[in-house]
Amino acid sequence: MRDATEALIVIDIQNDFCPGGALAVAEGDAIVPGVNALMEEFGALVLTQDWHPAGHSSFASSHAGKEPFGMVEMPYGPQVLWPDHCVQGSHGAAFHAGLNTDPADLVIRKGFRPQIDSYSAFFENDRSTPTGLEGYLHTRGVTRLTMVGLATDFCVAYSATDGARLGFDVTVRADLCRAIDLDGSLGIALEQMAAAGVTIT
Ligand code: VGL
Ligand code: ZN
Repeated sequence: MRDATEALIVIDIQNDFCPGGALAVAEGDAIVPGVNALMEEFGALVLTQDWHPAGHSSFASSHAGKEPFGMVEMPYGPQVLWPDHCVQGSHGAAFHAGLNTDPADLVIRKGFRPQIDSYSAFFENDRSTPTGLEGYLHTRGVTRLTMVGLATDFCVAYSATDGARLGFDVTVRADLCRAIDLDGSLGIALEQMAAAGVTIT
């Protein structure tokens, strides 16, 4: 068991990101046993949960004439439009039934503001509105983060690069992540994480 200066951050292992879900990531559920096992090694454990109100601005269905996986320009920059997913209180928003949620110290929900999406566990997609996780980790004395979960190229990558930018020592366990890989997004995300000083194993 590592000491409590090192946290495991488990990103968005929710039904909608697993096979059969609204925004299914190939093999998204395959990482669950390995993630559960890894929890036992950490003294601090945080889960994140994508948590959108119905009609969220990141949903293609909220934009007339737009299709899922298209783009739209938001006040904070370009935004991918997604199928409706992780609607607050829905089955799709619930954690995968096999994920061990009992040992979690904190569940951080993100994407709950109707007008802004939030991939990162630290900041919404304007890269400046905080979720509060930074303060939580700092006040607990956490300095090192290991990240696992879904999806490698969106929520994991944004969380990892933000974490590194904030001064945390960040490792991404790529074997315990799975990607959406939209138009080469996985390759770009891996480059951006490496450039930010994230260790990818
Ligand atoms: C995610 C797209 C939209 C993720 C969340 O968890 O990677 N991707 N919302
Ligand atoms: Zn989302």
